[in-house]
Amino acid sequence: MAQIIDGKAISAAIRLEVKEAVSDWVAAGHRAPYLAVVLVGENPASASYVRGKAKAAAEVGIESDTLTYDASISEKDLQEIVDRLNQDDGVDGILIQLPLPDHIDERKVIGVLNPAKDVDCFHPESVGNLVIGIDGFAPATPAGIIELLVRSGIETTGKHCVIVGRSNIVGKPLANLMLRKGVDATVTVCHSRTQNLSEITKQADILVAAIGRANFVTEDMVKDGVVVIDVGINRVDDSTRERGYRLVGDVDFDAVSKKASHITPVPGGVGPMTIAVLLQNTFKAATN
Ligand code: BQF
Repeated sequence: MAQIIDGKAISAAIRLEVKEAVSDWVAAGHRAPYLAVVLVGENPASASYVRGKAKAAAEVGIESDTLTYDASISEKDLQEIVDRLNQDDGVDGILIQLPLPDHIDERKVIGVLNPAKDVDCFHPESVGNLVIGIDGFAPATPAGIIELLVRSGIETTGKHCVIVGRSNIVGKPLANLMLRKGVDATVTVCHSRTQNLSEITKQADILVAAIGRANFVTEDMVKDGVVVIDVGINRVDDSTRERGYRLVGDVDFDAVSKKASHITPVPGGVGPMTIAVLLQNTFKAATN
């Protein structure tokens, strides 16, 4: 039976570290770090994530405002809003909550961000720095995964990390972090077109599932002793729940946890770590 990697507890430890750092910073006479959150449209999941981020920020002494805009806002107006936040010395970090409405090209908006305020590490310059190993903001979910591994005492050096999923937000930046000196994993990135997927996932010492399909990774796809990191957040109908659904990961937890040495739960695994890294980045943005 696998050991559960408690992302909620590890996230709480990081948030406490940030809280103490913010407190020292303010005690030294500086103003509190400030995060601007840009939310466009009425995606209920996005609204919920943004509420969680604002609450977590407040709890560690980071000030934030959520700037909410109608889904009909133009790309140009949104670019101007970001540019104004860039110019504002009182704004340390800027977070543009994704996804944006279909008529807006996300890249055109993210491209306006001042990389020094890009606490999500989405700007091309931030991504370039990540790839070549220049110190900058950490991509929140991938860096959260590294923190989970490190703080759980899981060896990464020379280990085969198989990532299933090639998104710009998880798969690709995580591959880069896992390859870094000091982490030193051997990395394979698989995706929806990968042939013989389970032959590859069975070779994983560390398996990261970021596919976006409920219970996609089954026990026949993993070897005994694997470390499983489940990035998925999928809603499945559940009439026994008040909301009518429950959240499940990309991994068949019950079956795979019998073979794994360590596994992250959903909820309470990777998700809370994303928030913790965002707070670390915002503090870094304020104190750089
Ligand atoms: C938990 C996200 C897909 C698309 C856009 C805690 C979060 C989630 C789960 C959270 C996510 C996912 C976020 C849990 C932020 C992670 O207890 O398991 C926190 O707030 N996340 C986002 O902002 O945009 C997304 C996933």
